[in-house]
Amino acid sequence: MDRHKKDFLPREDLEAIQLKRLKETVERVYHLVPFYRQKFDEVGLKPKHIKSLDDLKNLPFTTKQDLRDHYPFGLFAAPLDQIIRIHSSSGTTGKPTVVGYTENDLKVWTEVMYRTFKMAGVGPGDVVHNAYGYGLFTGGLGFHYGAEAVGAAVVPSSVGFTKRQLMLLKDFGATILCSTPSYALHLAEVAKEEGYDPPKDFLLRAGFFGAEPASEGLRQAVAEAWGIKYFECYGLSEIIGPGVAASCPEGELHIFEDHFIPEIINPETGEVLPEGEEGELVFTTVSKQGLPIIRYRTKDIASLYKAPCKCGRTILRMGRILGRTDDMLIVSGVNVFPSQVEHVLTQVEGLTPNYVIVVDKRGVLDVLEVWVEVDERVFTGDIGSLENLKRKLEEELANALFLRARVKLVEPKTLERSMGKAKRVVDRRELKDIA
Ligand code: DLL
Repeated sequence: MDRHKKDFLPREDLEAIQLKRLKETVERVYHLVPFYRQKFDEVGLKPKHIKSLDDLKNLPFTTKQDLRDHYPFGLFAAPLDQIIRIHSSSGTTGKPTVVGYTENDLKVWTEVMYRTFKMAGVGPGDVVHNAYGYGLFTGGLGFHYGAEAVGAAVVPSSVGFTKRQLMLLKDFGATILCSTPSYALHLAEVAKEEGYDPPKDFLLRAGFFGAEPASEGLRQAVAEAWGIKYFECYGLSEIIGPGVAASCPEGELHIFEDHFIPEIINPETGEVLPEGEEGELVFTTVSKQGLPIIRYRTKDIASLYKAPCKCGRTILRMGRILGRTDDMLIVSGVNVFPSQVEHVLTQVEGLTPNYVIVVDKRGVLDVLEVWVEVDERVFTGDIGSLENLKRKLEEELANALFLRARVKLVEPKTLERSMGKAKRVVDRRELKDIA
């Protein structure tokens, strides 16, 4: 297998590259971006103070709000005539976050996506069916360029038109599927409805899934439904798009840290946490020119591991994303992450990973409801067995969340499907607060 040498460097060599690039990046933003100069000056920091990787912790953080405050191009470190691509991430409120790429940035992005595809040995002869959205979202074009770079034939099918996607998947003999995990599951469901027999009717052997969290149960369901090996891809538009990290054949998620230096911090104090501890992921890009970003707070919760991986890669590993700091629901004072709920319901026989969490207020009390589709095989209409299933899930949820949740079992295929990132939470309390 063609292995990318940067994934296997001795740590000293890797860290030497990181330090050199970090110094260049700090110089760049200090001289070209007034926002960074002001932030560095406030704490009396000059580029020459960066002498080791350890000095990274003295640099100020950057947040999504900073990007919004400088909408659209205020944090760019390259003049517009050097920017050749613009993407943006949709915010639920207010203006989107805008990111710009120079020619060199697109090369970096293609390289990390090339390294992503190489994790599964994708190359000439493979047909990559790319069902990530093409457009302002970074998923579509990020995967597209990586697939071309490894020499695969890419099918830019984008999102939607699920029946047509199934026809293309089968007729073009796709070997690799790229989509959100929830959409991959939806594709499998529709395939059965349409009379296909997955995985038998298809040639898929692996998939690259990301852009949203997925519990172990959801991963397994996707892998089984399609008979494929599940590879994960992690990324965010502010850092580059997909391609910040990707899982190896051992299933370990590796960060391409010669380009993106990760840290884990305590989200409340900002203090850097030691290896293995859970906290908020922070990234500093060290090779980007259009929008270099210093200590970007992702709000994603994970942990980092340095020990070499069985696959031989020396680049750091990160644990699965456990949730987001802004994802956390506080229900009657108890912290609840949607990922916890997903984990519980995928452990109960007879349920599917299609669910919605609804939080509401009855009077002054918070009420947590979990709506979940039952498996077609148990949806027999037998009220007694459905009652038992409901009670079982309520019990399991209470044990895991330390909170009572009401379960509503719904018929298969009645909850709304998303073509991109699944929307798992409806917080009706917000609407009531505004009213
Ligand atoms: O979702 C980029 C991407 C596209 C990644 C396709 C992977 C595949 P944004 O729209 O800016 O960019 O959203 C970034 O999505 O901060 C995480 O909360 C979440 N996310 C991305 N990948 C994963 C993953 C793209 N593998 C936000 N697991 C991030 C869990 C993920 N969450």
